[in-house]
Amino acid sequence: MALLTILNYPDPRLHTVAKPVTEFNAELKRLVQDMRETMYAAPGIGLAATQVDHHIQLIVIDTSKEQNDVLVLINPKIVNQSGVQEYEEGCLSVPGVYESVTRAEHIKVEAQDTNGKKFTLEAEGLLSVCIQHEMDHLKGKVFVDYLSPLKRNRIRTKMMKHAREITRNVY
Ligand code: QAP
Ligand code: CO
Repeated sequence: MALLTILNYPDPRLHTVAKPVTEFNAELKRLVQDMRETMYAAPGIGLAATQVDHHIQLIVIDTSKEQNDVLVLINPKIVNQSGVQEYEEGCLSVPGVYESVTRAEHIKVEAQDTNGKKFTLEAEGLLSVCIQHEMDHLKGKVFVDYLSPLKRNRIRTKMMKHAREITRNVY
């Protein structure tokens, strides 16, 4: 297993639209394991393949306290949603930034597991927020895209300054 590099906002690759997964092979299962390990090491509660520069419709989530209950969603689709909730969100690709985002309260999701088997899931509260946040990544959308242009630009400037300071990324 291996830790993967997480892309940091405003990396343009975070705006790539992910393609559906068509082959449920060993390579996919290895990516799932590596993403799981990367999420736990961060530590985080959700990670989309987009964030580790793999542009396929795959997300891993674990909102359990013990961090031992990973949920893998492949080719997820929201088939029903209701209500609204506001939640202070963060993102492993935007470290140190937390902002309120309004999303659906209750969702019903259809997805596939690592063997390609279809299943449905109903979620509310934090899990619902997390699924919607990670599904946005697959569409090339980052949570800061919901903020005002002023706030987003401040975050962009802060992230680029931070990246320069640690001389990792050059934009
Ligand atoms: C998405 O986010 C999420 O800034 C998952 O310095 C977040 O795992 C969905 C993290 C909140 C719903 C609610 C963020 C770790 C982790 C940071 C994460 C940081 C270190 C974020
Ligand atoms: Co995120």
